[in-house]
Amino acid sequence: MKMVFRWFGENDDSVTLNEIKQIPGMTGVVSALQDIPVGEVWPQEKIKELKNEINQAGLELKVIESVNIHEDIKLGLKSRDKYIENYKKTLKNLAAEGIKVVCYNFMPVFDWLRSDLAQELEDGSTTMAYDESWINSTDPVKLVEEFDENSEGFSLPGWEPERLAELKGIMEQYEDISEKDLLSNLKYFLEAVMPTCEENDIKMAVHPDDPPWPIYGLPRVVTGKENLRTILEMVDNPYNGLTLCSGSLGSNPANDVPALIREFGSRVHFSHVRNLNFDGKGKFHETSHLSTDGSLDLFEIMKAYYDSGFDGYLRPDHGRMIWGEKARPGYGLYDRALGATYINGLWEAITKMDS
Ligand code: DNO
Repeated sequence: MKMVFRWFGENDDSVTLNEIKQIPGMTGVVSALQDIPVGEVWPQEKIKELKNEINQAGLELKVIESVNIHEDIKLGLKSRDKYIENYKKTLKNLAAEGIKVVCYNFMPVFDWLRSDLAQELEDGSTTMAYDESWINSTDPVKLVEEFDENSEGFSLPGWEPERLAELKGIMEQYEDISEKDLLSNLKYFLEAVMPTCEENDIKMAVHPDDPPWPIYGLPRVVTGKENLRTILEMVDNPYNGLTLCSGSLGSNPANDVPALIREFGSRVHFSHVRNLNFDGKGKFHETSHLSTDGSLDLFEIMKAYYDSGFDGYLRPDHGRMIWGEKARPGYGLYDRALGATYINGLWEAITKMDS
């Protein structure tokens, strides 16, 4: 396991590379060129600059989160081929700078979704929460506006305010797209990029839908065991793999996260580890990583990774806001650093118990 930390770049993150470097056991960061519009080619020179900046801080850049997929690819429009060609060029440029894994998602229109970015917990910390009934009774445009207002001045990936104008139109385009269509559009995309991945030794790692069920009538297909199996089997190539996110998949209690890790282990190229508490049907809030704070058992999750021989990249995922920190929701320094240390502790104990 190689422990990494998400970093949004010096202009868009309150956390610095030096701070990240001081977290025990941290080997690198996962990052992205935030300014390149979806669908355009990432220039190698810019990737190199980002990598050099990270390397100068004594950290590696081996994983990109995310190279987003243009909506035309998800919709299966004719224009998708142009965007797929661009994606392939980006993959080549990334591989030339030593990138090994690309995280992406295939969620129509929205990326991850929460109903509250700062729900107060008993100890005075704040966390992100989800309540399906609130989501269903809230207009998506209003929701994006609220997200923008409450995000401490950071633009949340997938929630850029400039998308607001197009939101309704894009949602309408999905009216005729079934889950089957979406899966087949994913297959088309993956089949097209696999040769580039093989030639350049760079792996694709699809991130689960968050939450892992359809929202606003939009189809979602990276949701649980059956779909994950279908996605891996329909393009049965080791370069087609997963970002296994415990918090996304785990927000549906039907998903047994350790069992998923055990089943798909060799195809998990990147791992997101976080915890959450089930508050009822379609309702949950994120917690500290500690098993006793949430509904997921982090020991069982790390044990499943260990037993599967996992040697990929893993990062602590969303943290609460603690100790008065003001940061991008979910992505402050303190609680994620605690999470990394806890995960490292579990890993050391599991490893030593086995020797
Ligand atoms: C949320 C993140 C997601 C993830 C993308 C992957 O905090 O886990 O935004 O990066 O879905 O493309």
